Amino acid sequence: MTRIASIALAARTTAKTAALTLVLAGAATAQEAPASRIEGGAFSAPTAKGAGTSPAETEAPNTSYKPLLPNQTRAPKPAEATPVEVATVVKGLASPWAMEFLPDGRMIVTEKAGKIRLVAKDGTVGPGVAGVPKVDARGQGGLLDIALSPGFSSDRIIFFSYSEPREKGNGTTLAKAKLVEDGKGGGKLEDFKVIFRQVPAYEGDKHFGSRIVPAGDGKLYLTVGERSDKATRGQAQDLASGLGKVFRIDTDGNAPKDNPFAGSDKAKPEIWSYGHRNVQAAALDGQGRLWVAEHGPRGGDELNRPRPGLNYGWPVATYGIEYSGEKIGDGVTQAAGTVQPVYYWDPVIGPSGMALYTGSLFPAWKDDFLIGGLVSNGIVAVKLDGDKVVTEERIPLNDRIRDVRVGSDGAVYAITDGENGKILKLTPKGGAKEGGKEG
Ligand SMILES: [Ca+2]
Repeated sequence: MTRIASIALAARTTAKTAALTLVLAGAATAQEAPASRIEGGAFSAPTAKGAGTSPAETEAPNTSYKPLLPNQTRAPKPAEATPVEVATVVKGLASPWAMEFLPDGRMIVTEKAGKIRLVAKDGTVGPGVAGVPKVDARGQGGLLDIALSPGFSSDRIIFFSYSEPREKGNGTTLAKAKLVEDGKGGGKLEDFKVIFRQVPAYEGDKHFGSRIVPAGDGKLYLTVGERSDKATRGQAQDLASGLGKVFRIDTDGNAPKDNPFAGSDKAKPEIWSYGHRNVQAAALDGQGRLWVAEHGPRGGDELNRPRPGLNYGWPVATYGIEYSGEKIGDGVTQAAGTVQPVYYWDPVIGPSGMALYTGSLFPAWKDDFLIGGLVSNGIVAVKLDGDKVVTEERIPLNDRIRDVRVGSDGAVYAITDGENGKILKLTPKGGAKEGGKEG
């Protein structure tokens, strides 16, 4: 291990030495060879009961890169596929981006152009909620994720993210407001407040990231992108820039004192992890730890478990290539001071939203991450054992999937992308004794 890598390794555990990591991280570029992996742990191939003998992915890869670790890509699919019944329970959404269940079983949905809509339990789409700020809905931008305050039942607070028009371009912004309903399926936002702005702003229409994950400790994670262009992507490695990061903030937008770069004058104190490209899928695991799936370049979508202060590699190390076919940077899949992805997809799946499956309707998916695929046109079910992927199952849905949620009934709900967006409900085929009827 190089000196820099070993110092970075030692430094990652304490906030006190985080500034040291910061200084050295800049030096730990692709020129540093040989690569070290700070992922640690055992590297024997993980296996699972019920794993089959062939991968879920059947298409040829787009790159010639080889994985560093066993089961880091093309993990076996389960020996038995999960039979699924799919029903359309909501129709007529205009480019929906995210959904959440309200405590009473209704849904709250964002539409990219800037609408928040309530959806009744019978699937009726409401007229919309007034008071949403102006969004920049060009390209990948718009009104994006939504999350409920953990105390929503009493405080009625929602958090939402959007690409905000700014003086010099746009950027991802996180706001909160109180949802006040009108009893007719609509309502308005009150006490609107921007709590966090990703900076710098940039004139572009790509890679806004935007998933919001409320954590068990009352803090929020917000994922963002690096704005895609070659001119900006390098800022994913720059701790003074807000591009290409996962942030951790409190519900007023302040950096918690136990963040890895808190108190540093060279890094943004809201940063949790860095070196990300465009994270649009994020969820907590059963231990309350954050996991993300991120859009990579061609052949380089990744599953990561972001840990405080660590560097997830983009654009220095990646398993993907440019869509033109060119290599990215030095064309390396490992670099000193960067963390290997837990898993990667080549070809890409286009990870959108994700949820931890905790219901009882699908025992085969217990504790799996269900990841929406914009490119794979379905859901990708990833089973883990000890932070390693053991199986990957594909659930084809013939639609670009924008978000995935698990209902209190144990059914899986997937929101489809584009005009005429729908919400699909997945139940076990032939076995939906509970929750099989729409109510
Ligand atoms: Ca990475």
